[in-house]
This record gives sequence, structure tokens and C-alpha cells, in this order.
Amino acid sequence: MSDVVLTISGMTCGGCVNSVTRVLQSTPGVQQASVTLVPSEARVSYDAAATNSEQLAQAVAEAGFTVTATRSPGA
Ligand SMILES: [Cu+2]
Repeated sequence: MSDVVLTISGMTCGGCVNSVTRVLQSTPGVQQASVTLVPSEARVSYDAAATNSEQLAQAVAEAGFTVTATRSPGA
């Protein structure tokens, strides 16, 4: 399992957090998605054989938000 932290712009409330959580958790290959408003980030555990950070960013974009950076957890 791989982990990535996505920095997200455009989230303004708990509804946005729920939207991003839902779209990430419904992305094939995602095991777990934990989204926070402060900081505006999503920590995602995923199967690297099934998806990648670019596809996760695309899913977030389709929900109306923007991934501005990706990094490894702890970095
Ligand atoms: Cu909102």
C-alpha cells in the first residue's frame, strides 16, 4: 500500500471535506482517504497497482477542487 498527501485548494467547509472524501474513497484502488480542512489536505492510502497520485488529483479536480501539491507523508 502506498500513501500520499495531497494539498488541496478550494475547500471552504465541512461539505467540501465530505465531497473530497467521497470522491477519493470511490476511486478504484483507494483503501482509505482522510481529508482535513486545516490544513487543506487529503492523506490517501492506495494500491499503487490500481491507481496513482495523478489519478487521485484528477478525481479531486472532477469534484471541483484543485490539487496544488503532492508529497509523501512525513515529508
Ligand atoms: Cu464547502
